[in-house]
Amino acid sequence: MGKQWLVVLIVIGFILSGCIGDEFLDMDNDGIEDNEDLDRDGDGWMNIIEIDCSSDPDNIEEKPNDLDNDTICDTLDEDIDGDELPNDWEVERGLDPMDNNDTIICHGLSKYCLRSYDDFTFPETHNAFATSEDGVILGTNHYTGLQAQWDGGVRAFMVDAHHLSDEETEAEDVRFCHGSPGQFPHPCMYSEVDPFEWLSLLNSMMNLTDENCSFKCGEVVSILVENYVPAEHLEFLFNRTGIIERVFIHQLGDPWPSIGDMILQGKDVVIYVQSEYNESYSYFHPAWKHSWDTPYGQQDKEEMTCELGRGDSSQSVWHLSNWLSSMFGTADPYKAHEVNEYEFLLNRTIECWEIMDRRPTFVAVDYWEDGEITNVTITLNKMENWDDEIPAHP
Ligand SMILES: [Ca+2]
Ligand SMILES: [Ca+2]
Ligand SMILES: [Ca+2]
Ligand SMILES: [Ca+2]
Repeated sequence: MGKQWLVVLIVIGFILSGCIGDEFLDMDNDGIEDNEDLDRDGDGWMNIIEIDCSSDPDNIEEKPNDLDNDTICDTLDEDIDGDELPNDWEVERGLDPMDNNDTIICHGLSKYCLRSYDDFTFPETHNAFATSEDGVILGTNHYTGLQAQWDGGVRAFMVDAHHLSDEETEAEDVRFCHGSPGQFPHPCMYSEVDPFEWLSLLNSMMNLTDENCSFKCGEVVSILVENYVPAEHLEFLFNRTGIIERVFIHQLGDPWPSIGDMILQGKDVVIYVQSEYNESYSYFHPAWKHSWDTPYGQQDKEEMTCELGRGDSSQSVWHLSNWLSSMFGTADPYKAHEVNEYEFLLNRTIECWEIMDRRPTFVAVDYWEDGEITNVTITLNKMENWDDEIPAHP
């Protein structure tokens, strides 16, 4: 009796294991039996994925649609056309999620369009206009003017607005000059830069960015004005140079929009003023209500900190001041050479990012040409968090 039962069990075992009964089925002839084959039809798509993608796992003629060939089928792909912009984001903004030629590029990459303004790091020039190229002789902060700064990637600018002299104080007399008002000599006595030309050039370069691009392309620019002229004079300046058309207005306390939305809406310039104006000039954001900075102009790099200098440190937008002063209080090219150096500046920025638990919106330097401020921000923008692995030197 025992032996008979054993034979029966062995026979059942053979049947269940498939060695008796069904013949060996192998649809794609890859030597793996269909029961065991994760891709039965051998079309390169796993059975289970084909089912999820509404495609037949037993038909080599039928593969899931995959517009961007990233091996995620269209049904499951949150970015069907592979332009780095999610389908929903595109649809909400009137872009075609099935067409990677219908896209937008921000600061060189589509994915940066998704970043909010306060989650990006912009290289910034301190006293951007005070350059030898602009003919500034005393109190020079850089060698090269706006065109070179723009071409080099600088996208935030600190400027000082004064009237031409104590007698010439009309709106047309606004100039970018560097010095202390109310003292002798007048800040514009030795050198002055025409802000009407300067801002018109900025406006035309911003327009060219889009015109030279086969898609919709844009860059967001920020201007911090140390302002010694009335609001209506500054308004006259921004009006005449066409910048006013593109100024973004931020309501205090509101989250900042995405860079892509600012560009799509044509509101891609943010203006801050150091001395607050009347509230009716809502596009002249009081700098120290909407942002903050770290202390600046120390004499030694050991004295640089990530602490609050001016402003409201609960604001997400902030300037990392990264320039040192000479013993005379002026910009110092030798010290700039030290603190603009790639490793030093990158490490300092990441350290402050960690301490303040938020990336710096701006990293501001003197002598931007010396060292690698724009490479540092390229690296920083590739990072999502301060503790990410540091990408390779650009
Ligand atoms: Ca398959
Ligand atoms: Ca895909
Ligand atoms: Ca897309
Ligand atoms: Ca698209």
